[in-house]
Amino acid sequence: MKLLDRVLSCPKAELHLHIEGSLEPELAFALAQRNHVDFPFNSVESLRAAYNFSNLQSFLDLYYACADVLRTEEDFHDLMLAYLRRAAADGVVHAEIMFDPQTHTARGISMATVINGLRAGIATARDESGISVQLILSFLRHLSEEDAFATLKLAEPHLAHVAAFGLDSSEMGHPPSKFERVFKACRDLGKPVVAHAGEEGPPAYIIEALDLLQVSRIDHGVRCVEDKALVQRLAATQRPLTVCPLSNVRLCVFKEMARHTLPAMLDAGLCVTLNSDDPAYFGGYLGNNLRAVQAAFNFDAPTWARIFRNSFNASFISAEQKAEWC
Ligand code: ES4
Ligand code: ZN
Repeated sequence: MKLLDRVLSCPKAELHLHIEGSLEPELAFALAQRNHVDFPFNSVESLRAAYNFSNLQSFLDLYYACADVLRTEEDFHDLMLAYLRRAAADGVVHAEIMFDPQTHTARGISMATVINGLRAGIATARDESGISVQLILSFLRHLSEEDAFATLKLAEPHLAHVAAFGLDSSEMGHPPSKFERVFKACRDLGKPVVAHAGEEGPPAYIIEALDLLQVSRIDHGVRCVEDKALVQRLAATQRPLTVCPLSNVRLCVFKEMARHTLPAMLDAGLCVTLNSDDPAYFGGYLGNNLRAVQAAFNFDAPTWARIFRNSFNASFISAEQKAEWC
């Protein structure tokens, strides 16, 4: 079997995926119709044509606009099931999936609707493929600390179904330090935490995420290469970085895949995992990310084995389960 085919079928974990970012234009249109939502695009093609981003914010504006079609438990079920079917087809046996409750509660959709719907989709997918799933409740960093605390309160009845907490949305001007107290409260609940850092933001934001938020892993983190001492620290501690190659190219973090810092990160000994971030918007699910990386860098079999081993080691699954998959 060709190496790329083995890479695509190899069991792996996906650790950086926004469920709202898996909303395909076709499903967005179907849900807009089902829910009688006044949607600002008149065709799937015109929506797809808007997928032309110059930076993170230009993407987020569209991502939040499209999320407005998600209204009912059934919608969140359908969204989750569609993603998990695509993931399973790419060899994903375990997924740790972020959701942004504030995007929904701000529109009057309840926390229970969101979480129950996502859990129903997970249950359907588990019956179909056996895929294992955990949920990461992610706070929107462009909103206030107070809003994050209110969201944590709303999540209280559902904490048995929240494996971890995260931090996403507009990075520049919203450093991790803004959420130091919120993340302390999350850790005090006994949950691990993660944060987007060093996607567009400077290495200093990665250092804040490590020191102030005490994250278990860094989402993106690709700008760490600008700070030698930070790279040494990340390598020594094997703190995982959930890298999303197509996302970085689509959001112009790198001009083209050949300029991605992924090879430098691997050469430095970092614990890198590969992920799809917002696959409906960035040109594909995990398999497409792996194809694009292989086309650019032609990694050998041991490098791929290392990346997939990292995906399980960096996950929140039990040691026994890790032993079975690794
Ligand atoms: C995101 Cl690519 C990215 N960065 C930060 N926040 C996000 N939310 C959804 N996708
Ligand atoms: Zn992300």
